[in-house]
Amino acid sequence: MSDGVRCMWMRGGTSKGGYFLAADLPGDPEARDAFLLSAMGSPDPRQIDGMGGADPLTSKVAVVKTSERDGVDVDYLFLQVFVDRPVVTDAQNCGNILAGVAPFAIERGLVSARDGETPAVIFMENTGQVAEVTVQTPGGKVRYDGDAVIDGVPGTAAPVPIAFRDTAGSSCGALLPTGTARDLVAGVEVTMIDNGMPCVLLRAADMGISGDEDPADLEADKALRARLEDIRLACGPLMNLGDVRDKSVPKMTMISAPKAGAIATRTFIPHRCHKAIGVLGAVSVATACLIPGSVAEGLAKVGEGDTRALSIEHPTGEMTVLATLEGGQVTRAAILRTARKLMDGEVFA
Ligand code: NQM
Repeated sequence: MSDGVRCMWMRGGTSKGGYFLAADLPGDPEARDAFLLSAMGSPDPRQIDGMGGADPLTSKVAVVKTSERDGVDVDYLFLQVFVDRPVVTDAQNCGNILAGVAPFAIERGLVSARDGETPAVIFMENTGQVAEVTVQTPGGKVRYDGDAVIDGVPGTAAPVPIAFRDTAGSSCGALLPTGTARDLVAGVEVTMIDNGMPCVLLRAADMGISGDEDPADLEADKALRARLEDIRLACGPLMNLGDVRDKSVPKMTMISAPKAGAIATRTFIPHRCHKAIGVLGAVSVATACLIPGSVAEGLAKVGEGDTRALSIEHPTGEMTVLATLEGGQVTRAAILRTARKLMDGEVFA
């Protein structure tokens, strides 16, 4: 067993993972990834010999350091540790784990807390973009308890509002990487979009489902999963992501008419069905709903005006994306998250 590495375990939104200072981890990416695989207990579907929770949503890592960029407090690198394969990837960002980054940075002394609320500007290394986050800090200490509710997490907690600006083309180079709002891939109409997270939208009906199924039932549908993976592998190069066999992007979101919100979703991320939806995934789906000619046209209920509150329905509730439009384009998106410190100590590999 190697020496322990200082680490905080936190819930960030509807995800959970290890938060590390960059200086505490091996500097060499290969050694770092080997350490993280062992610490999480991967590869193993049960992650029995590690900290991971046998689900991609609980096998996540944030690496945080003081930023040298103007107007930015900290840099955040997100790493997805695959559960059943020996893969650690920085090919995607994570807006849920992001919710714990500012509280962690304050706890570790990287950001000075104010009395009341502390704003933090976070550079997201995976995509080269910034997020503005506000943390409750009465008396200069991070407060985790509060009245905010997010679907997919029991109980209430302190609100952690997050705003994203100019996230279009974060990983694909353009909001619509193929230049069009709708393409035919492997015989299915799709919208390939990246407003912070590369996503492929498909109509649930085109995939032979109603779109309100339980995630476990969808995961049990081998034919559906195989078809989704064929489409995903074909979309990867079209989205400028190359061969995506070993990448956790693009996300595959099947959409259907909403019950009460803007659109209903079931998202594969990409091999397990999300119990909710990712944050930047929701921002990308909301943006697609606002684009004429996307596969969401005729299904989505988007309202009117320069600021839209789009409720993205998912298996455990909904996530509201507050989108600001300028000249018909989404230039800002805000969402509400919460976070909680679970453990502070050392993790062993
Ligand atoms: O899209 C899951 C999550 C995510 C990512 C995933 C996320 C985001 O729920 O910003 O938050 O899509 O792998 O944590």
